[in-house]
Amino acid sequence: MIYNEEFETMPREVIKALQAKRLQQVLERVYHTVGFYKKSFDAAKVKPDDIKSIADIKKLPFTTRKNLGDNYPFGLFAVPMNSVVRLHASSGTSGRSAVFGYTKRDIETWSDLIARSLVAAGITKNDVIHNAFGYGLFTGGLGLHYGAEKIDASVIPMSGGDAKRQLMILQDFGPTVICSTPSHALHLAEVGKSIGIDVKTLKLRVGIFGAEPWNNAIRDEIEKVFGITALDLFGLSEVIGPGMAMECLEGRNGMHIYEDHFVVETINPQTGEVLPEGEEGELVFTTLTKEANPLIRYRSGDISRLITEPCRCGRTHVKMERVLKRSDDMLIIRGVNVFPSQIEAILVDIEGLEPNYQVVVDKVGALDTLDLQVEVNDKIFSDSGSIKELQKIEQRIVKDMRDYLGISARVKLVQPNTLKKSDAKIIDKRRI
Ligand code: DLL
Repeated sequence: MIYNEEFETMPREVIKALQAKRLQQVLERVYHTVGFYKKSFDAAKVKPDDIKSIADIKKLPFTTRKNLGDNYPFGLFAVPMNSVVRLHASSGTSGRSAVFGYTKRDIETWSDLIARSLVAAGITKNDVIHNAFGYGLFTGGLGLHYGAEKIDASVIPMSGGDAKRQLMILQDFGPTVICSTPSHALHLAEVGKSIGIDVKTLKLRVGIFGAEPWNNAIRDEIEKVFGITALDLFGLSEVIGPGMAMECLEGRNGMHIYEDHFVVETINPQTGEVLPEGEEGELVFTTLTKEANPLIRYRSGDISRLITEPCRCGRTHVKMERVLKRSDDMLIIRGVNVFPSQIEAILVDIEGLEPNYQVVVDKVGALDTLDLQVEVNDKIFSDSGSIKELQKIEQRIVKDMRDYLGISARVKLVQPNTLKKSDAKIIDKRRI
């Protein structure tokens, strides 16, 4: 089933023409309403008028996560706050998060894109959807929720956490669809097993998974333990949230990117050079229809490859392969994005610590774990009777990591000069 036949199956040349028209409109708009874009276009000596076709897009400068941070909180908004009906946020590279606004029409567009994605998975109004993506500033929960309502499905706004409670709802309400991170689903299966619930006996038939990297081995495992079909959903908050690209049921070898709303390019992350379609590189997105927070040539940091061969499902939009790598040092821990620089920002604020630390990310069962070792300074270390002091510092780090980053960490303080300067600061032992 296709939700929006007209736009999802447009001939390629019609899509390209639509993109070119929408691109010109959005460039005109941002140039005149967002100071940052005027400055950056002027600095690159390019005017909206110079962009006549999609191929010209490479003349425009990139937008980066740093630009978002520098314009925190609302500097990139293209409409006044009284036209904004929703704000979401995600982690920035340092202490502050990045904030995204949505007009009423943006929410409408976004819900439509999620509706497309759900319909692509064969979901209908007869389904009951257990939505275990986090509700709140994260775009997963509310994003999926509005799209589910759009297709008149019944939605359980479960949000994340508390596996036993989730299992009770799954048993009692009998949802047919689950939306969550892949690791959360596997965690539910493990907890279920430990308390005598076999998740295969639930009524679930489809799962929509995303917000973190996963591969076909994980898909196989989820499909086996739950007895469901598992599909991949992609998106990033900066661009709109989930619902930028969705896997269809044909072949399941990539996600269609909704090209009537986004232009996608692949670049060499080192040089910024645009790569031929089909080569692996960093994905760069331009929004074509977003009103509150348009983004021009945003460097996602996600490494993938575009698949241009026609798809048997009938959708004509280009597909992207699963995202398994990033071009930067962003980690995704239990679906939460975190940059090492954010951890550093927490550590430098705490007295008695050296800026020497090591993060080890691993998995216990299905769940990500983060162990943090930090050196204390000589003074704290040599102070006799300072065990209490050390415990206080450890607890403060754990609390700040939870409060500011939403990450639960195990923290261990170590003697000065324990960690070698040459040691990697981040060790990711997970399979993906
Ligand atoms: O994770 C939005 C989302 C919610 C997507 C629910 C899918 C489902 P952010 O928190 O801004 O937004 O994180 C975006 O997560 O740049 C990727 O690195 C990663 N990511 C998102 N979806 C996938 C996926 C949401 N299907 C960042 N596969 C992105 C691999 C994914 N990585």
